[in-house]
Amino acid sequence: VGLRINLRRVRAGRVVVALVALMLCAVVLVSFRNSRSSSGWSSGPHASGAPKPSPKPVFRQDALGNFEPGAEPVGDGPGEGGRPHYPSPEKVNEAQQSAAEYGMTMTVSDDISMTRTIPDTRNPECRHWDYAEDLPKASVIVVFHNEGWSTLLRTVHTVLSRSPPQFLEEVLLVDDFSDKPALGGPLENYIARFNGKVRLLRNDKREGLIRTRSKGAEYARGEVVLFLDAHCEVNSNWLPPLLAPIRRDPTVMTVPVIDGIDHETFEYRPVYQGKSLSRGIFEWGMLYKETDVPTQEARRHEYVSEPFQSPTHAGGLFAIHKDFFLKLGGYDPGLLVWGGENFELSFKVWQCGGSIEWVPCSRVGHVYRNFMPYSFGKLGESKKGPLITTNYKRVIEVWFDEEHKEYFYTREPMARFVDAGDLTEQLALKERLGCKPFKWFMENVAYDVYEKYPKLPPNLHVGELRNAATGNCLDTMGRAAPTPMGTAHCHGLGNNQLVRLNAQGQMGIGERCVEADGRTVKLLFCRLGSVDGPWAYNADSKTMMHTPTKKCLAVHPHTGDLHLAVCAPINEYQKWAFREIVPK
Ligand code: UD2
Ligand code: MN
Repeated sequence: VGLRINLRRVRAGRVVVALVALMLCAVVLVSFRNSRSSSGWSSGPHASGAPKPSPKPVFRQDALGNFEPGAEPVGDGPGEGGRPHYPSPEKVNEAQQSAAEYGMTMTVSDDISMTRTIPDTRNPECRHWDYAEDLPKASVIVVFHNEGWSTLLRTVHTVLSRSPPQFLEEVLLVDDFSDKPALGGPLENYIARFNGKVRLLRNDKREGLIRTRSKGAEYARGEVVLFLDAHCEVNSNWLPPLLAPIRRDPTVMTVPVIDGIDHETFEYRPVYQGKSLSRGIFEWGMLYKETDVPTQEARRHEYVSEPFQSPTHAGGLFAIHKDFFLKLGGYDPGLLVWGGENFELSFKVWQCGGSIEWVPCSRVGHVYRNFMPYSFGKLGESKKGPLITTNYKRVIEVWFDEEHKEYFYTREPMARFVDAGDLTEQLALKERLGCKPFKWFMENVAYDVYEKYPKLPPNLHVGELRNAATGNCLDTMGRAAPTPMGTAHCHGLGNNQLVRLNAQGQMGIGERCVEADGRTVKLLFCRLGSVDGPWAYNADSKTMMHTPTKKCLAVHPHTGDLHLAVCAPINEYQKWAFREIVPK
């Protein structure tokens, strides 16, 4: 309903403009701009011969920006205003089941209106920017696999109702071979109401989100392709600020700021409350991280609400010129299902002549799920080694240089054994486009990575760490840091038992560290910027010494707990051996 009203308002706005222009000829266009608050969004006076818009958005101290919508009245229905909603007592069971099926409580989402209001979480400055009237048009592409009905369609509805229609070519839904009946015929029937503005494509086999997005981009009709996950709510005036940088320079990729939507209550929760802006980086195991925008970057901008450059992005939500995306080959088609594609695209954008800007004035809410509700299907079994590591290896083997590849293998030793598949085409693309070396990227763009995640010293030992007395291995026990470590039956699979000891005494498991305070041995979050640690392994005596206390890592003979003991090299409970793990 909200959508219809908005469209009608805009249409009415157009008629008014046409009449005024007829009667007073041309000059009156300026006053149109001031009438926008009553007509929703202004719709391109440019077409009627207005002066050429400036290349960059203009900050207006005294007035609201040209595409600022009026405030949405907050209703009192479930979830309105972004408030949390809870299932009624008789629906608690159903709610739990839906959460187990979708990784988010669909029963709660189903109670909430498709176009509920959410808080405008932008910096107040954002409401004062004037954008060009001739921004490029976007195809909003939403790929989905077995998503919930109301979250998928709420994504569509909010895009339609919160975007100036003249910049929205279409919403393109691409179904990655879902098998839920509701997403079959009923979906076609539902979107018929949008009169072609919402299109639906379907894969005839499971492709994974990465290939499905590339396919969506090929089919898109808009000049810009703009990707969203299938469980988003776009916020006030989200679209023009994402398009403006691309209009200025079609090699800029733009990224909105992602607010959180709670997976249980659907409460809309802004990021950055009282925090400074952050940007996307990575650690050497290729886990995505965010960090404060470095002052060197912040200094380049007059207003905090201006877009700023970022080395990478989370993956799901971004806009890019379609031609530029296709020139970069879309995503590497060898990447499977999920993960690593955000890095692949970021590295090639930066290294091959483009840049990434995060846009604080564009806010989009995203439901972070409790767990991943889908399996990787047949695609998940088609490659040797865990699928995500395979993806990372493809990305780093193409875009990193020899030095930085080594940091990846130091942090993720099992990746050395993974078969990354054929990279000929990706390397040829890099060559053909004359892309810059990774060193250039690290020094000029991702310079803050070194500060948080310094270059890694080589590993001295890698493998499972087996105790001579019990035959058990050091193990995180599947618990999240900070937590006491334990020992468990050696399973030879790595994972929670894959221990690295580096040349500076740091013992690592995954991205975490093993430390000891007094008597307990704990798995901790490594101090950012630290690559050293307290451990010294003696391969002859087979002891692992904690150098600050000069004590030795030991299993307690009675309790089986780990502790630090006075070193006694003949004690079998203090003897440890690294055993290399080689995947079958
Ligand atoms: C994040 C990204 C996601 C993607 C992923 C890494 C955000 C907010 N989300 O994880 O967009 O970049 O990291 O790859 O940055 N889907 C398919 N086919 C599949 C699997 C998923 O179409 O085989 C769809 C899914 O329905 C959803 C989208 O792909 O619309 C992203 O999947 P997700 O929401 O499970 O990923 P997320 O948010 O955990
Ligand atoms: Mn998602």
